[in-house]
Amino acid sequence: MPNLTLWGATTSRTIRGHWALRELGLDYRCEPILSRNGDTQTARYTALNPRQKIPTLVDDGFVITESAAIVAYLSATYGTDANRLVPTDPRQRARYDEWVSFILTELDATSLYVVRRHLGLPQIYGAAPVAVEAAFAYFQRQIATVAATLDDDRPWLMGDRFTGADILLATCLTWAARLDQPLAPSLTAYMHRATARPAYIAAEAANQPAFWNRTP
Ligand SMILES: N[C@@H](CCC(=O)N[C@@H](CS)C(=O)NCC(=O)O)C(=O)O
Repeated sequence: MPNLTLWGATTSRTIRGHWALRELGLDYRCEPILSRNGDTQTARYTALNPRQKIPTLVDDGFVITESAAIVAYLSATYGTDANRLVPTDPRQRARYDEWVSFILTELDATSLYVVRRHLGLPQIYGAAPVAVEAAFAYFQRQIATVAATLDDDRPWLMGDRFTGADILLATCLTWAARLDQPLAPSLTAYMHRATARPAYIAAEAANQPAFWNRTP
């Protein structure tokens, strides 16, 4: 019986861990801490993650941070032929890594997180309208290549099988949709397909602190 605790709730990065855990059918506990309210700065949490960021996963004393690494670790450790989230074939794995690098660097860090910092959190990172406009334009250029990939009617980014790359991409798309970014029909259909998965619906509920703080 795994001894899993996921730290973090409410954000587009934290839901990735919840989603992977639920796709893999794993039981886990959660410490539903939040960002920027002091929760990540406590001595207890800093000992786990000195970068003071969420999410962090603890598996029986093994600590792993970074949302994409958490998804990959869970799949490698607990995935089965039926529900594995990361391919094992070397070329499929290379394709998976290619997508993950693209999503994390070009869509998340370089586009959406720039907007988050300079539009959503100006009191911390400074208002920067030019950077925000450029980040939105860059997101549109990059996401157009994903739309073209999905235009061949594949259900998931890598084809017929749902993978961790879908967790990462879909959480970027829901983030972009909340920012009112226009999305091509193939992207919208894909996002709806992903967010209709029972594991996503369960993860969205689990990504809220109230889910864990409720009395039985
Ligand atoms: N690359 C990291 C990003 C983690 C991250 O930036 N988390 C934000 C919340 S979405 C956070 O912890 N912010 C707290 C802070 O900056 O103080 C991942 O994907 O896990």
